[in-house]
Amino acid sequence: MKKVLTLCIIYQHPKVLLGMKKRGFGAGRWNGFGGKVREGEIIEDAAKREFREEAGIEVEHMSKVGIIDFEFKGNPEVLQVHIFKSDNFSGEPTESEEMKPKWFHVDEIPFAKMWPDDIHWMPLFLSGKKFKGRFLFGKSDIILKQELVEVKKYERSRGK
Ligand code: 8WZ
Repeated sequence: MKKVLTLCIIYQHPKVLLGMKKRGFGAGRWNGFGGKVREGEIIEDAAKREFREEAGIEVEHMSKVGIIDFEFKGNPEVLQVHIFKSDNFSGEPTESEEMKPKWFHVDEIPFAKMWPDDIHWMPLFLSGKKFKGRFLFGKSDIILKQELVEVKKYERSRGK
């Protein structure tokens, strides 16, 4: 079983735009904007839709920078998260039911209140690298296993 999710972070050096997830999966953590890709939807369109819905901003250009497969021990489902970066948007980031947006300086990213994988790939993200990886989480989202490698290209995948 595989579920495809998007995760998008605006990076205007030296600041990144994150959102506090207010409800649902990942509530209480700072994260990029994103969510489930709908059936028949192109992944990049889903990413733009989520920006619009969760932060009230329109993003035109974004680039895919990472793909990470997440598994939770004892659960066969794989969450495949496609991570995008953008440096341009229009509109003003606005709080929604889902997310409270906030700019963070790259030296003050709140890793203690983020998903525990983020501290591993964020340095690659911030240095302009592309990457792919796998994380296995145990109880309380502890990382049991991880693989993370820089890539030059992504294999063609269904949906994009
Ligand atoms: C993550 C994550 C298991 C997992 C899921 C997500 C997620 C939910 C929606 C979009 O992504 O995001 C980050 N940064 N780590 C781990």
